[in-house]
Amino acid sequence: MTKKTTKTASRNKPVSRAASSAKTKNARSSAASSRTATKSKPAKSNAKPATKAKVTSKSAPAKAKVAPRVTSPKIEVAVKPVATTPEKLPGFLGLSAKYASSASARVHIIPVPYEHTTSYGKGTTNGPKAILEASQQVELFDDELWTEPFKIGVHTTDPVVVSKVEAGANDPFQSIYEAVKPLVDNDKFPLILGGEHSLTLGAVRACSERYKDLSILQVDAHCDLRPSYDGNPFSHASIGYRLYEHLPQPLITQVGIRNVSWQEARWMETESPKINIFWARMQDKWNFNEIVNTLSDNVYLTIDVDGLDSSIMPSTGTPEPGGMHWYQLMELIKHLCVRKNVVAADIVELSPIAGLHAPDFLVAKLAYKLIGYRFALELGVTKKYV
Ligand SMILES: [Mn+2]
Repeated sequence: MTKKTTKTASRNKPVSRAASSAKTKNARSSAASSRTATKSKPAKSNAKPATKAKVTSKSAPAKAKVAPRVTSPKIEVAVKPVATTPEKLPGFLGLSAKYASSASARVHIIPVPYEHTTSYGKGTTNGPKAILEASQQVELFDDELWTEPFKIGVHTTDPVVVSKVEAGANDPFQSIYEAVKPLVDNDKFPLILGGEHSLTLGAVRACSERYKDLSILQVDAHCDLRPSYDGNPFSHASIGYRLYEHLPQPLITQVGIRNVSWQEARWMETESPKINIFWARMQDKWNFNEIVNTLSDNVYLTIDVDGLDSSIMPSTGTPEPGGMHWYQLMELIKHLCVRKNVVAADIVELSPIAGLHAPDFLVAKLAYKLIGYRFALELGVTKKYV
């Protein structure tokens, strides 16, 4: 998407931390002070708007009337080198350093703007930026948990750059693996914001080294169980198969499925893999405890946003009608977090639509709700919410 490129220059400016440095005397207002001043309106230009010249005639002014340009003396201007580092993105929720520091934060948000094999609509590379920008507007107080989940500490890392992964890659998504591995090994909670779905493999590679029983809960419209797609085994349409193949004790539960090919169906019939499918068309009859009980103790949660119904999630490359709605997804996540140890998670396949904020905000809030459910116990939530 190139539409937003003209705006990026102003968004590159570091967010003012002035608001956060002021110490809060009143604990109740801590939420407001925990955020950096991101809600401020775009800085107004000091320059006065140009006076509108009165046009007396619709015809272009005759060139002869324009005063000749005065040639000013040549001034040497130092040319600043063009930055080659990835664009600096705002931190998730716009938290102050107290809650966003890498050392103390339990949650590490990892933006991964990877896009290589999307097969229909494009734009997942813009997902992380849209989510992080929308997150600045998310209310920090959770009215269901009756607490402020950000207090667990939420750090946002620099975006992880992934070179295009092609068939034959020995260490696919190595940069993601390297970002996730030390976090999982130190009991931090990595939450990856994609990016296309294929990136999940890098994170699961890291998690499965520590948790040998690791299973996967996949929210998705698609099974993604093709051995390869468009000639690439690391296609986003093959991620389910890659994950299943990779896990030490293969076990995947897929929820919201409503798109499966004949070949995938045949493979499941003939091979009987340990893949539990909860079809979207049956969603009125789902039992969330039953879904969660199919998993092992340690779970990786991957949420492809197209698992949600396209009425609330139109901003995705391969939308399908008949998907999950918001509160169903909330129920699923809270049951999962209560009964299992969720070791890491990702939210992938958001392809922002310019000017349509609701889906971007949905994902930002989804990420925050997930954090709240995941850490409810440690946050001291005593309210019964499941
Ligand atoms: Mn999908």
